[in-house]
Amino acid sequence: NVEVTINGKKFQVNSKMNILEACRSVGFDIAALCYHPSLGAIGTCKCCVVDVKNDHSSNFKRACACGTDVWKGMEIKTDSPQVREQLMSAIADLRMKQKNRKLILELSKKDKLNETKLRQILKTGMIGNKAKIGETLLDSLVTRASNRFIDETNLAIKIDHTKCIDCTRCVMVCSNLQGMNVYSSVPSLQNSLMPPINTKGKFLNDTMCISCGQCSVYCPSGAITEIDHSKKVETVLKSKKKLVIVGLAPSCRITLAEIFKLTPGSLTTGQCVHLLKLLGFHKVFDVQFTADLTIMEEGSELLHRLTDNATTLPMFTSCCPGWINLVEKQYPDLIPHLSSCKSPQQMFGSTIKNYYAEKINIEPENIFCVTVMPCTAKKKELLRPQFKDKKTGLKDVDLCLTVREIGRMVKRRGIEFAELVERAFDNPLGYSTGSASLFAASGGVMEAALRSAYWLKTGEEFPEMKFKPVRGLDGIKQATVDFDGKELKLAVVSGGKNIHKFLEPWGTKAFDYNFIEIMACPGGCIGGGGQPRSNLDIVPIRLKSVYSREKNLPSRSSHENPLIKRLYQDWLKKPYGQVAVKHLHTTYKR
Ligand code: HC1
Ligand code: SF4
Repeated sequence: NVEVTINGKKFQVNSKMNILEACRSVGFDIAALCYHPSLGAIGTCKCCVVDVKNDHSSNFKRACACGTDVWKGMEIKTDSPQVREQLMSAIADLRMKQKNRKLILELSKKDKLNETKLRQILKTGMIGNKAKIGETLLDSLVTRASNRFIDETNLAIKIDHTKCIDCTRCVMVCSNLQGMNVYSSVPSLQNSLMPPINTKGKFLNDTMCISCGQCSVYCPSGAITEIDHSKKVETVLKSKKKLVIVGLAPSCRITLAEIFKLTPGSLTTGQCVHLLKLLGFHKVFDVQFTADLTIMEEGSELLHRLTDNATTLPMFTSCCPGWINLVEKQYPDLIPHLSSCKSPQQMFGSTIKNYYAEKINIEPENIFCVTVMPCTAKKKELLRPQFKDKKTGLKDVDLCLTVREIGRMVKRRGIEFAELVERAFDNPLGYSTGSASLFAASGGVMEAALRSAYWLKTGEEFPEMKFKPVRGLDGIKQATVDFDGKELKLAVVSGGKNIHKFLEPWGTKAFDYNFIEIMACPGGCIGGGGQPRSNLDIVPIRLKSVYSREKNLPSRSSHENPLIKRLYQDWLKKPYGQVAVKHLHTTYKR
């Protein structure tokens, strides 16, 4: 620790902090747009200016709070007329850029003739940019202005460049956290006029983007967002033409509370059910039910691959669609190693349209199936051709909403989340076990699958109900386990950058594992790209909530779920059997 003086008062602060972190740690807020605790100093927005002096003799000088480390004896003033002036000027600059980009967009939308005007504007340097623009650059600016300001090609993520404030958080997130390098910052001349979060001259869908949505969590200006389907869902609900069914993903019952400023980590399952009923959904089911189902299928598949001594070991989990996108784009040789199990989202849709529809005697086309997910890539997953009925063309899941979209629907309806009471899920897809709740965190699918695969093989409970080596937020976790006399080698990986690092030796050196769980977002779904944009480094709090509840649940393993047993009796007959393979398994494309 070092002693510093902030606004006339002395404080002990961590010596490794920068001024912004130090001030915030003792309760003085400083305006900042580009700074984020998980990304550190970026220094592009120029908002977090403070006055600083070294010792009694020197004068106060302006400094960038995120880019300057604290030192012993430093004096800091977070507010002064000069500081305020600098902040106002930084904001005015950002507004001007947004305004100009919007103007270019409007002009380019109207008709081709306006190209002349557009050229004129770009040439005269409308934001005080006096540098001359050559004809070639002008050509490319004009083309790109009309094409790329709003990019919705990705189907999960939307980029509205007119809202961009050049903070470059997305560049940092996509490269440093996810290792995907989709964005690049562009030189300053173009920067002042053109889309700065340049996707290297391509539409987002033509890049290596895996739709993980991490950039949308960190974007402070709303330029990068999920593609919002909440109004579409409201229209379907209002039309009263279909039975509208919703399924709630494991992690959302922990994170939805954050949108309404409740204590982070609050588990609000019953309130979420009540909320979804108030929003008008006719049946509220639990995606954790189909997470249990996934485990029965995936556990059986693992046993099959192990006893077959298959060349397709190691087996990789396949429930994370960001990970699947990454395999298809960058690691196609791994495709035979992916579990063939559909994700719980897709098993949910398939069970609804193929089993539940018949059970309640309704045509599948009269059901509209929605999921609530912590994930943006799930929006694209449900559009895969594999998840459409071959004859009817009906999708298993019709639309997916992120936690943030549910938040918007609630606000539009003026519902007070804190006043909701607990309601129970509807059945027969409304009961789940501890294993299913573990899906929310990295390592959870592994732990759940081990419990049930062991039971399927031996008829006995897996001895380690708290399998510590796969818990926690480390990006790469490895373990061995005695599996009925055979040693299994396991790995659990989360976060794009860690995935690349982990897979580096693949195909070049020995890669000695039996079963590997991979999630594209850091920490798994609790850190998903559709989660609330929380300013705190909140993932560890969400994680604690997952585990603290699980240990007290009456049924902790998927094979104990009585409704899953009934589903097999009534419909599927046996795990990994013919009917199950038809409805609950899939293939991937090279
Ligand atoms: Fe996930 Fe899944 S756990 S992928 O991590 O397998 O999104 O929360 O819903 O499908 O169940 C996400 C979470 C989620 C699926 C399940
Ligand atoms: Fe990068 Fe993920 Fe954003 Fe795509 S969605 S640009 S991979 S951070």
